[in-house]
Amino acid sequence: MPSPLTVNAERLWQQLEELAQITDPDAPWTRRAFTQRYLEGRAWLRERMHEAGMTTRLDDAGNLIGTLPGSEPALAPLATGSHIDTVPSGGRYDGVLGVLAGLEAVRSLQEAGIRLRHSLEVIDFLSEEPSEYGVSCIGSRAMVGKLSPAMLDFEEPGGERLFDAIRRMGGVPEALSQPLRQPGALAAFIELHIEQGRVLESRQLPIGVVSDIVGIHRYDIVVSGQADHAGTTPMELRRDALAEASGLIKTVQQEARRQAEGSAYLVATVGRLTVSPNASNAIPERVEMVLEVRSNDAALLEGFFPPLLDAAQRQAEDTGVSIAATSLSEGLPTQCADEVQAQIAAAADSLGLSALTMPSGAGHDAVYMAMLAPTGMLFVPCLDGRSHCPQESITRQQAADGCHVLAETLRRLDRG
Ligand code: HGY
Ligand code: MN
Ligand code: MN
Repeated sequence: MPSPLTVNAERLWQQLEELAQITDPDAPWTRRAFTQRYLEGRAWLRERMHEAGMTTRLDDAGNLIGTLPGSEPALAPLATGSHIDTVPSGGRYDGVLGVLAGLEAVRSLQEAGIRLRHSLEVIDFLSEEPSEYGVSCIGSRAMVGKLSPAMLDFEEPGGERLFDAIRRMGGVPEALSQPLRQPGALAAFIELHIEQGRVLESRQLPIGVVSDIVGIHRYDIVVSGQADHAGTTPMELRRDALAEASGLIKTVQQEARRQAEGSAYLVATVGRLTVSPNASNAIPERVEMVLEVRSNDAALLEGFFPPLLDAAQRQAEDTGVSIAATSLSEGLPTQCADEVQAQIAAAADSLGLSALTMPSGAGHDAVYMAMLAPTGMLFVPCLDGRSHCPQESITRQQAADGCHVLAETLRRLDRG
């Protein structure tokens, strides 16, 4: 077996720093999909791909795909990648590390004079984070034909449809009624990502080999009551939408805690909520909120919310408040391919890096790529396991370790 590929850790770190500067200045680190800032980040990334000797294209879903040709063009390409969009005031490494480490692997292969048999794609998927349109993993979902017409009709608060936003990003939304790629179109897909949890750091391990990725169900919930004067309306006559909404949120939390004590992994969160009229002296008339439930057990995932909604609707009716819920998205739990897991573990071992096989509580584009090709993920630790916040942090060494294992795994997958 040839000696492991070396990567330029300093260059990778510089690029992480450079891309991080492309952020909304008043809310670092923010590069929301579909915004001008995001387009700036993409233009920067496209330049870096060209510098690395790659050709680039936007597919009809708005995914940016860099390609390094292989010596046997008849082979289906290998692919790696992740996303450069962020949550609001999110992290500098969530998604970005996977894209830039893929780019560094390409550069290192070129500089080592190594020509892979397979072409190698580095993909920046459009809008992995839950977007203002209410759905996440937009580019990877669309690539495999899982972005439904209903989702394409979702609107952001300003009224733009997702359909039109994808066009604005350079995609061709009309083409998304079909999968852009069929199973077998890629030889394998592998994504490097920060763990976004505390397991690796607490065990002082440098590499995680992901065994499976949680499924995520997201619901849009509207609670409707009646606006009234907060001073003159007696308690028993109120139709208080926020009071009923908060009761449902508390019940969700308590039930998730109860179920999480079981053997399967389950979490549930209401992280996004708007109230109107949102005045301190007016009884809340309307609450809109998004609930997400995650589990590695499909039956638990399916069965979690409906009974809670039922009970909350009955209780709310007693006070003249109605609760309606619509499904925004339903992602299934996903197994990572054994053969890709094995190659990641072998690559880490060849580099003298100990690795832990572990599940992912975060969702990733890899969930959709697993519908196309044997798919795997590898994690590196992040400080205190924190993510989706400005405190998200990794060390140069962690970035280098992840990139090294990614590059070595790609070489091993290439040899087959
Ligand atoms: O929400 C997630 O799991 C991912 O970080 N977007
Ligand atoms: Mn994220
Ligand atoms: Mn991510």
